[in-house]
Amino acid sequence: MKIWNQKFECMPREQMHMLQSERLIDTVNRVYHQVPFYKKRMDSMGLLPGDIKSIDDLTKLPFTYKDDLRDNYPFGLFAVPMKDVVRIHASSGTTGKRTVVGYTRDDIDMWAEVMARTLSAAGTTSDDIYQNAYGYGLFTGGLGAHYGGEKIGAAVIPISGGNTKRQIEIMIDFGSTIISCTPSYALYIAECIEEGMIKREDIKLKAGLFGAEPWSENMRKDIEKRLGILAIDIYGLSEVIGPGVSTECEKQCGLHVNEDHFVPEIIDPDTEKVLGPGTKGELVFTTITKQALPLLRYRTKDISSLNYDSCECKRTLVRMDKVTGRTDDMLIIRGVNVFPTQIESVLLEFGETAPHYQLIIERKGSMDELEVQVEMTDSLFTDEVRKVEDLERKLKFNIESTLAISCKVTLVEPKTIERSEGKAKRIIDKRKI
Ligand code: DLL
Repeated sequence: MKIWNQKFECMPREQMHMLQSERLIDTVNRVYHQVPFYKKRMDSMGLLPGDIKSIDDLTKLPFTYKDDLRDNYPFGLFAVPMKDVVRIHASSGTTGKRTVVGYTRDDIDMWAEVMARTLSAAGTTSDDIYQNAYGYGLFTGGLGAHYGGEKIGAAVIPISGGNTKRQIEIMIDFGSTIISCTPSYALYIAECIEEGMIKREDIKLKAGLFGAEPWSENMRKDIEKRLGILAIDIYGLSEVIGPGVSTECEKQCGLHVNEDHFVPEIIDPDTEKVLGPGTKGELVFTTITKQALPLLRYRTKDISSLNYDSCECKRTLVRMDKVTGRTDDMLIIRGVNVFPTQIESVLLEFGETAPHYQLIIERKGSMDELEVQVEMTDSLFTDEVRKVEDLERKLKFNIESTLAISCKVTLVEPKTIERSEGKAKRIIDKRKI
């Protein structure tokens, strides 16, 4: 398969080291002088931009946390004036405050470049018809992947997520050869194709780029078999750029990180010490070319490890292991990031139930279903059924509008949710992924 950018994707390691050093020095200077938050944090550590002489000094720099973005909501960490910002995206937050990210024109170009690499790694060329079923909107998936597809010269269908019947009709009528969506949605599409008794030869798909949520090797095999395609894992997060941070190549043995733009580290989340290649820990990224929102040592909370061995595909870019877990309790349900505390705050705001709840997530077919079980107070329990049902409806409405995903709310009898002596077990994740 074609490598989109030989120069950077196959750069000798020593040269990459030099390039990263130059770009890091520039980034540190910019954030120190243009983002008061970073000046303050570096000053408090007695660190000056001049102390950073190469990429080897990365560990001297402070970490950045998701809460830092929230505390500086919405634009406080931007390193350029708003006149230079041409795009804003956002992802969900715990207490209604979203994580807001901004892009300059150069950032958008760089994003298209890394997504062009990603799409090429799955075999996309200008001859392809590319059905992009990631959500368009504040989520970075839709527009992020879109620009990469156009850069390659593929014919991009900006279909966005949902409306599966239409997805399949268009897939057949337009002859889509490449698809991108969350892996769980890919399985749902496969199911609908099977149910519709559609013949495989009516579908021209050859590869899919799946990410935005964790998925296992078993799920990959299932998708590949049922859709008859090559299934490639793609990873990214809004804070760093969106999709395009890393991608598998056709060898499917780890995700190549675009480290000429995003420098990865693996740390022990408790001691914060950097861990060596092959050791699992928390993935941390420093952006070294981003203009609007450069981030130093951003703590992703995703668990992975790094592998610097050469890859058969000839790319020299370091590979990260498939992300299968997180260090916090963030759940990804149908591609939407959900923190249990978001649901908790809706329940507590209502104040008509007991403060004991549990989230049950199941995969029915290929779709994730969320059930929120909440204990009734004694007085509510003795009330009429109509009142209980009414409250269930109201809670459901409020949770759904806060989280932007559908759920079922069940009020259960007082004292039926198991109590715990340590951390409460709020999540029962029955999905086998
Ligand atoms: O999910 C960006 C994206 C869009 C990636 C489309 C790939 C494809 P956020 O909404 O900010 O951004 O969520 C980022 O999703 O920290 C991981 O926990 C999880 N995640 C993303 N890709 C993968 C993957 C987009 N391939 C959060 N495997 C990240 C496992 C993933 N988890």
